[in-house]
Amino acid sequence: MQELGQLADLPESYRADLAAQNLVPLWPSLRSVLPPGTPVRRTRPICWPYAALRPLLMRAGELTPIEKAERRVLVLANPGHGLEKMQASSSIYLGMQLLLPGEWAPSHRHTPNAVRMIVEGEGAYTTVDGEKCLMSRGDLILTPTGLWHEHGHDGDQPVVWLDVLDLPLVYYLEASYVTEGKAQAVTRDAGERAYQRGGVVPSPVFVRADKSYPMLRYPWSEVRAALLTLAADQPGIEAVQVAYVNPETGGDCLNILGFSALMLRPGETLTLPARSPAMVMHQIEGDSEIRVEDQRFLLAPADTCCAPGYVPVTLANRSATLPAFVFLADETPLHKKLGIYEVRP
Ligand code: 1HN
Repeated sequence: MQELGQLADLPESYRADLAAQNLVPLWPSLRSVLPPGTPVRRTRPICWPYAALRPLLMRAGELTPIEKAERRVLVLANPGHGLEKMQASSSIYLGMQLLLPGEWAPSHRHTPNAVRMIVEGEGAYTTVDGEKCLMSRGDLILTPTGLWHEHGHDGDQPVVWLDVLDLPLVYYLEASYVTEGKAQAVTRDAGERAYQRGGVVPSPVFVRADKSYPMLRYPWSEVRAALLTLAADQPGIEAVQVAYVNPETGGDCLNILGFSALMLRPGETLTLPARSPAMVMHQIEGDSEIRVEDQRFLLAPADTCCAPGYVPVTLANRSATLPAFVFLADETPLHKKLGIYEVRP
């Protein structure tokens, strides 16, 4: 590839004249914005072990009352982006949130989409768009763009969950903002029961309720059972994986980030091909080994790690007798909508 001219090749006075007119020559920077073959990725493979994070999160519970925090969260920041950017990848934000018994995190709504993967504790709930969603280990709860949400806790132990948002992207788009609100009235029970059986959905006689997000809570008990059934039914399947979808459309459950759950059979090693989107992995149950570029992470339950796009990721179950379950979040819906999605052989 041909060498292009550098900024230093240009006379100082010419550079000053350009800058005075808010003009920049493209050619000295062309190769850095369009590198040959593979993009520049700031996202580094990083692991956040829960054993190291948990005591620091509990300390935040002692140091900062919920009224002073609104949301008491430690952000899982990728140093490749700079910790202050609060990014796990170019488009994914991750945070571990703590709610203590009796606390309430007030209602608000915002443009970024969020999901919560419940990590520890019982008795907390989140109310999303008037729907009270109980939180239990492994449940996935959606907070799509624009929907009111607040969190409460009637139990007696700390509750922790992993927040996954498309905040870095929405912020970069200069479209991120919040609206504060009052406590919501609970108008219906969690909608998941109406969508609990695969292949059939409610069929209203009159107009179909036009909800963009008909299902807000995906209970882990159902997802786990789906994975075990799939593994038993299709023993030859290359990956025991299910996607969290909108049950009315069968499409992605949110617009920007995609979510799935993977079961690694006892002793199984699975290599996911290099794909353009970055990916986050969170261990729900069991023990895995994850290899990305020159990194090797040993994941125990509640550990979280991430991988940049365009590299293969190898996941291995560290047990020869028990299955391992991993929650995956990635930027696939975004890449597909933008037409930049790639899988490399
Ligand atoms: C948010 O609204 C929550 O509602 C958690 O629990 C984390 C991070 C950035 C922006 C909004 C929540 C968040 C957030």
